Amino acid sequence: MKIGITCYPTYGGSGVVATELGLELAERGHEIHFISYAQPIRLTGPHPNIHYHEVEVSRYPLFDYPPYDLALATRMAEVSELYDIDLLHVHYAIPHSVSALLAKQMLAAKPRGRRLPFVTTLHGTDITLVGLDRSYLPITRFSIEQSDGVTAISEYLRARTVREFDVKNNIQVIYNFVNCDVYVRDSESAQRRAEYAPKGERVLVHLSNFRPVKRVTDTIEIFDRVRKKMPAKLLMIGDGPDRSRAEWLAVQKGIHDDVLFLGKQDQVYEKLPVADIMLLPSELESFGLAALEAMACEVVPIATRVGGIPEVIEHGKSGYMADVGDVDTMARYAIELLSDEAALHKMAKESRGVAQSRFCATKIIPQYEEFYRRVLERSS
Ligand code: GMT
Repeated sequence: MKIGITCYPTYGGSGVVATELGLELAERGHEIHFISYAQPIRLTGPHPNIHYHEVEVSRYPLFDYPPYDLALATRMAEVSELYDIDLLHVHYAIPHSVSALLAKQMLAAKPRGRRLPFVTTLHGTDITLVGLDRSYLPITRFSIEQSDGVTAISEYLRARTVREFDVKNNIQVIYNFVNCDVYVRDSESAQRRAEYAPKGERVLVHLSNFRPVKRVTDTIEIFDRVRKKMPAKLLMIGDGPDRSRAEWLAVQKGIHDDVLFLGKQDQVYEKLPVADIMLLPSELESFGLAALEAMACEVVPIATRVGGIPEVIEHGKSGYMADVGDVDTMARYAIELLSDEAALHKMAKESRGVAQSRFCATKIIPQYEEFYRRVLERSS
């Protein structure tokens, strides 16, 4: 198949999923065309089946708000015609599904009208935050309803979309995935670990875009409690608006030397397996891709019991969950686990097993392929 993929190309779970999906599909022989305003961050190196088309947004003095969604729609239509694209797959409803709908209509209106079905994948904040803003809700609902296929990355998100948007589409849950051959703990992980924890300290990790929904200061609070009980290091991967608040909190608590802010990282699969535990104390996660990537690397997740997290983590078996803001309980789980090598090892293996058996790319990618086939059949 020839598939056009659009996503937010910078850091963020939806862009990561879209890029990894494109890479996996290309490996399976599909021709993939990324259409976005910048090259997706995890799209490194050339690949014979992958093409990237940049969307240029002209700036005029009149345009206080340059119309990216229109430039995107135009580029989607151009690329689809030029490369004979079978379908568009957009990640994150706003504004990508609106642009895809416009592109579809542009091609249908041509003299020899051409079909261009599009699939929308809902990731989370496009529904739970942005989509519920009154200024976006009607158009988001409209573009979801106009999509030829809609998927959601968890049952939680599917149910919430149906409940709050009252859309009539049949939304299919296709879980996020991880490439278990790439996200794996291997012999190099131990060497890298020594770089961050040279005295054999315990290692905890947090990975996010440091937005308020991630509650990064809770991560520092939890680590502070752990640090009082044992030598430990915390790797903070990512960047975003709440980074300096977290840095200041670490300074105030006197643990700044043990909290390593690594910034945005392209190859998180090299960093994650260094750790024993991942902390994900978010206000909300529709799935929690970071937790899954950690689990594949035998890093036990301690997260909040929110959104789609209970679909990924089995409490007490492949990780722990606690209420939002309950840093004492999350710290207690971490301290108990880090004090019991056998329990930590067992849970780490269990985590990896869950990633392999339920969320491995080899299991999930065929679900997308099958979904595309059904959409194409319906639209032919
Ligand atoms: O919250 C983020 O990290 C960004 C956001 C996005 O769309 O880029 O993430 C959402 O999509 C991820 C990938 O599907 C999910 O793993 C995250 O749980 C989800 N975030 C929220 O629901 C807050």
